Amino acid sequence: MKLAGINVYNVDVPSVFQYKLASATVTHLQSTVVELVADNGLVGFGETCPAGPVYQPQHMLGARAALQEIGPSLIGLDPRNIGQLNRAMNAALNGSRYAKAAIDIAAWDIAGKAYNRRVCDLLGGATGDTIPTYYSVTTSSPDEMAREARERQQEGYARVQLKIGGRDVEQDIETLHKVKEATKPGIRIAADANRSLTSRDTMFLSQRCRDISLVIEQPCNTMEEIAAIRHQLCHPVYMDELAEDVNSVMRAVSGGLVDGFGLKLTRLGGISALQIARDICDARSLPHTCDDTWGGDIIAAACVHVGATVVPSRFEGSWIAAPYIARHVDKQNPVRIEAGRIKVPTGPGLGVTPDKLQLGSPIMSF
Ligand code: 0XW
Ligand code: MG
Repeated sequence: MKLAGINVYNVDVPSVFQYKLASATVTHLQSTVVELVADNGLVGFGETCPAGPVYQPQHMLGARAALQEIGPSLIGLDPRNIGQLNRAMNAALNGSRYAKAAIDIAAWDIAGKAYNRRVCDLLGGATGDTIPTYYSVTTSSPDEMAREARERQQEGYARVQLKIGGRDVEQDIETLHKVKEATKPGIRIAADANRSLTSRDTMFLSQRCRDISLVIEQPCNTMEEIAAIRHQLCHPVYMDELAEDVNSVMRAVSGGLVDGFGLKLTRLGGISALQIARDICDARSLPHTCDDTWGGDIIAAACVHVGATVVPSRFEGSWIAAPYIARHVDKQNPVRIEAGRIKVPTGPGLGVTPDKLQLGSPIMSF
């Protein structure tokens, strides 16, 4: 089988409400969908959709420029040979893992279809038919965030992530206490500062919330800041934005810098890279998520397939953007949440089929 063509599509992703985190507000995004077309007619889909240009260094236009650079060198390769495809992408362009991720995801999709297996089966096998997700509560008043956390727990979510930071730390401390009062014991809480806290405020927050079971996600901007305060904190620390690639995951794990990760599919480089990060975490019994910063059904399906292969006791869930966005590219079979869990797609490959009408005409083709 040979890769005969690549199409790249723009997909508008409108939000149903403003998703506010410390460093950015997400409203309307444009996702980039990649279609790999094989010479036997099989197609595979991938996607990359950074949460705006500020959340992390990756951004939509950067992804498209990188795909322009990479695309032509892949024609003629066997799309089932994902290792070879990744080596060819690295030979064509340094970095830009988040753009290469869209090709990598599409290659796993096409390989699954070629072998008539789901992606999760190719990754070692699923632990069950559904996986947990978590709800990310956007920044607002302490009362509002506590109300939302309570409602989501009642809906069936076992974990909530509360966006903190970007405001007076006293408000975040009040929020965490109110969330504890408003929810029943057993809910798992992540307080995610998205890099915005000073080491001083992280210490204040952790010490003043010492009797609340929670993990602090990505409190500060650099590994050095986290390392400097880590042993003065009362809570486990998870890394998200600084887990930029497999090497940074390895560095954080081997340096004993963190207790877990928010692993992001496209930032790491796609399903191939996320699978390696999953195994590194497994070797050190570290909990982690398998999700992305945003995106539609293709990214959601890819996260769910990898998430389905993680040891359940250490899996923190796959966050997907479905509750926050007003559009599905697979209208027949969208990836959606029911009572805090997501059904693992059953079809071969990723198990989602984008509706051609939703994709429109390609913005680039090779
Ligand atoms: C909750 N997320 C997975 C989605 C938003 O883009 C932020 C992100 C995170 O954990 O930082
Ligand atoms: Mg995070």
